[in-house]
Amino acid sequence: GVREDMESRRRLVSLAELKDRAAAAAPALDAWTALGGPSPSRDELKVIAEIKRRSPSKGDLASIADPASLAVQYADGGASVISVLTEQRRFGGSLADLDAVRAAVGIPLLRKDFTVDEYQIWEARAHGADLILLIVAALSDAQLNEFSALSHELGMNVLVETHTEEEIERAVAAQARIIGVNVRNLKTLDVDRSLFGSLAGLIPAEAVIVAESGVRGADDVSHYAAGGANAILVGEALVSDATPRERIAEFKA
Ligand code: IGP
Repeated sequence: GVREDMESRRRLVSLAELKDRAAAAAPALDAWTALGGPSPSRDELKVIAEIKRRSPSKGDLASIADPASLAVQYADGGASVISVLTEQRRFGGSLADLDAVRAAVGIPLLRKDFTVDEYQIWEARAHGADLILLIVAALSDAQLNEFSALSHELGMNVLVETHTEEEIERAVAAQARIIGVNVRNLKTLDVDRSLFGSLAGLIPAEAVIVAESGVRGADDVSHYAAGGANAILVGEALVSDATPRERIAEFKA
């Protein structure tokens, strides 16, 4: 669980040092606008393309020799945002992957990790992230509010991830404006694509609505678009595709 992850995380960099690095970093890019805010469109679906080496459900997904060149292919294909898994233990990611991607592309980056404290938010910004992930199920309302406020102070946006009606209510109460519905249950790892359509309607139209997980091909993309998605978050299908650039272009068509 999250506690083991935190204990396995070696904090070689002091918070003070991270703050210095965050201050020296180039300003965060505007992921909100990149995703279609403030008037998110249902006509032009945005793609958040993910770099994920491994997953708890599938094991090794792809041997990504060079995350930077994969990121360039994602950007060339028309991705609006690139998501980089930095969680090590279950996803095989690292901050080094985020650094490599940051150096390679000029579009907004999501630092994809299980955010449980403010240190990670400073760390995200210090490594060039523009957007962080907050998973409602893993956080208290106070944490959701505090972590969102800090992210915004640092110029970043927040993708607030939900999986139930109650979590959507909590996300909306925390004034989230980029709200994801993850159709994968993080406890059982089961994917239920029909969940998206039943929950998306509960999200206010001013928010950017992101359909997360389970995109295998164009049919799933159409399903999410019909259910009200403004954006899709795609990992496995892209990292395991020989031509991810063409794949993203196909999803957007
Ligand atoms: C991508 P998929 O099925 O396209 O590989 O899913 C993304 O939604 C998934 O990686 C994800 C995730 C998360 C991973 C969604 N929320 C939280 C780790 C932590």
